[in-house]
Amino acid sequence: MKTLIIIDVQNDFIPGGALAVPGGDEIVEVINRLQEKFELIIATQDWHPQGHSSFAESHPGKKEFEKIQWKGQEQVLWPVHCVQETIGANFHPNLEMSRVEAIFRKGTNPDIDSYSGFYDNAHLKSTGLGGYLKEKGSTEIYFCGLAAEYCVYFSILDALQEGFETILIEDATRALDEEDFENAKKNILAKGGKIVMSKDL
Ligand code: VGL
Ligand code: ZN
Repeated sequence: MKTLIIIDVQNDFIPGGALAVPGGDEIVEVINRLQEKFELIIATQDWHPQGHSSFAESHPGKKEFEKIQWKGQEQVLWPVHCVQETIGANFHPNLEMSRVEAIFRKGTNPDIDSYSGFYDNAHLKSTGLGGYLKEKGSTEIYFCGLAAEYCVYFSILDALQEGFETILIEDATRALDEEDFENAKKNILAKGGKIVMSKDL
């Protein structure tokens, strides 16, 4: 069954938001239009408690976008973003949500970041998304949303590892950094994922 997963299309990742992805607003209409091609639509939502360990302000003396070692993992320190119950954590107001059957929240554990919609960054805890998709009979899973080389990419890697046929819709995502996204795309293809454009769906 063809399934669409919309990753983190939230105000804070849109230009004007706290962790804006360039061109992030341009994908909203693309995602709205392509929904009719899918039988099952799921969304993820970055949903951090205040003072989350991925925020630079939680590490005095450290700067935004600096990388640190944290609990045995490399962690990029982000501006405060997607704090639970704030407007920045809301889905973009123009994003069509009427057919979204379930929302998987992630990043709720204060001590660990969670880019993927499936697992936290240390792969310690599942969100249940993989089991949900299997129960629903999902086979081909298409990914779109923000940011391309973070939450979209890491969700794709986990989907591939879970054995799903995994496809990135390239014009329905935007990256923070183009070079990092190029590397991410190479790795997706190397691991057996596919990359398509929305017009080819
Ligand atoms: C994301 C950085 C921090 C994302 C979430 O949705 O790509 N990136 N939290
Ligand atoms: Zn986050």
